[in-house]
Amino acid sequence: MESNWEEFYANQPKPSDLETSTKLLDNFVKRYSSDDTKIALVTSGGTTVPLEHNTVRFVDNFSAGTRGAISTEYFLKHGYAVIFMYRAKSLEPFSRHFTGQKFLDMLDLTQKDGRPQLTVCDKYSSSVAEALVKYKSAIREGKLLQLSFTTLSEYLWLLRAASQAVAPLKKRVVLYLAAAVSDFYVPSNEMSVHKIGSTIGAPKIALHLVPKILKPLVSLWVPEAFVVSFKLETDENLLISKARASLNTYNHKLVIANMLQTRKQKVTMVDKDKDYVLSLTKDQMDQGEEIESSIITDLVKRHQNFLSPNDSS
Ligand code: PAZ
Repeated sequence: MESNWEEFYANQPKPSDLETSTKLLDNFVKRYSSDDTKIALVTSGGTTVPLEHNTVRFVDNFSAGTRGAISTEYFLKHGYAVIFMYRAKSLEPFSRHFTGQKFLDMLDLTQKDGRPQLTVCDKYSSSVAEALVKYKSAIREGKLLQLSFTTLSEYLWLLRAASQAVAPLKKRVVLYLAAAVSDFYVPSNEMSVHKIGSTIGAPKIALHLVPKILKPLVSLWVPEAFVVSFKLETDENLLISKARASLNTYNHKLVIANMLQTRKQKVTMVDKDKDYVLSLTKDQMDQGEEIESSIITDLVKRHQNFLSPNDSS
């Protein structure tokens, strides 16, 4: 059974670091309250659904946070200030370029005056320098705030806090909801306290439907923002109809529809009036082009049009 969102927040305990996150969010928003900087709240990565309070086991999903981490870099490039809400240990902007490299293999160790000196190996030095310059400048200019979550419940608490924090910035805010959020969960009061044992046989675990959070988000928490959701499917026949159904139900601005298998190569931008595909050729993929570059360029234009509908430039 689907619980409503008020029940969810009444029954699922708050994360212990929510107050700290809220303070960071408030400071970030204050910095931009009196200028015209555009803001993106990006959610990224998957959520876990714990089966026990003292969690040994949990349900998870495939998302690596690639979409969110890459998109954050492009939002920054377009001058946005970004709140990057990501699953702990998933990909992060800038450092994501070195995923798959062994960290220690990227470093060299020498001695100078009897003291150890660390340097980056020649092979990696220019790519590390390029990423580091961009990362440091985003942090120094206060353009990037990173907040992490792990469980579904942490995600939903943080999403509400972040949405409510950015709401005063009104139309300047884009919500870019790329996280792969679980549709099912075990409510706190039905969860085993300790590790589920196997002596009495296989457990029967009843999953409940997660409330549709887009509803209060669009209508109550950030009613003036430019809200963009993602729709992931594995059956191509359902993709566009489901994306359109979501737009009609929640009344937000845009759904970016993608298939699990081709999500790095092709997406469909679906709004109330039309839909069209953004895609990369095989050559473009081989040359390292990223679909997020086209997504964010398109989105920035839409957001600008939303801010100044009569400005044709
Ligand atoms: O994180 P990732 O790059 O591996 O995958 C991105 C994605 C497929 C999770 C994202 O593009 C998306 O569709 N998010 C919403 C998923 C959903 O329908 O719940």
